[in-house]
Amino acid sequence: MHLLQLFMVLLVGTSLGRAAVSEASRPEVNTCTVLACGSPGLNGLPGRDGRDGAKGEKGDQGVGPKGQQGFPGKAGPPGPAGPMGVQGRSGDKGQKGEAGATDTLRSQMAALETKFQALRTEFSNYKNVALLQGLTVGQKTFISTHRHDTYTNGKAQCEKAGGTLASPKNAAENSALQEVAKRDSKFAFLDVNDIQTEGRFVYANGAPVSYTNWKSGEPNNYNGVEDCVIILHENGLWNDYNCDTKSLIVCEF
Ligand code: MAN
Ligand code: CA
Repeated sequence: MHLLQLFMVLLVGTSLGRAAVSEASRPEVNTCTVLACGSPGLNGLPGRDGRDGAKGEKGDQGVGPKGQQGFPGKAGPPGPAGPMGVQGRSGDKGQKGEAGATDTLRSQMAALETKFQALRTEFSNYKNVALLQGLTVGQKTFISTHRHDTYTNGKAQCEKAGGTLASPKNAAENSALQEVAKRDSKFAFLDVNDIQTEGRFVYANGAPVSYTNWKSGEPNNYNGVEDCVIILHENGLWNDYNCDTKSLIVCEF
């Protein structure tokens, strides 16, 4: 025991001694008087060590330096497949695709067909109006221009319209043409001439005439200048005539 500890022990022992004295100094216990008591004795020897004290409270956690992070472990085996998920809602409807080339052509064809039918109807009506102005015999229709002109001009007018000057090929057609000419009370040029060779009558296309209805005494090439032919409206007979003498222009279609 160190000296300081020894001192402390002595000090505590003195206090206890005094406490014991104080305890014993109660009136009924302290019977000692100043006169009866002798001088105090010497201090006794120190007592034995006391028992160990109660266990102390747990101390605060220490703060040591943090160690380095360890290496990652090996990958574990794959887990079992999870349950099938629920079906998602269907997506929005996509935009309409572009029309294919075939569809486009089919559509254009349909549009053209509609247009064609409309034009055909319009043409049919227009043709009927035209036919009412003329006279149809078989597949042929004679239509008068109601104008008088030279053979050359009349021929050009009929061809420009897609026809030719009147050229009856049989009695029925000749009779029909006569009727048309009669309406205008005028003799009309035919699509016949002998311009190329005198006395050899041909159609404008050069083919020799296959039908004629000459008046008696005709053709006479009067004054040597008659290379064209007219039909007489009064009887339907033919007469060779001057190509530059204006006559009724009747076309056939
Ligand atoms: C008479 C006849 C015809 C002739 C005409 C010409 O009618 O001689 O042959 O074509 O005159 O105007
Ligand atoms: Ca003549």
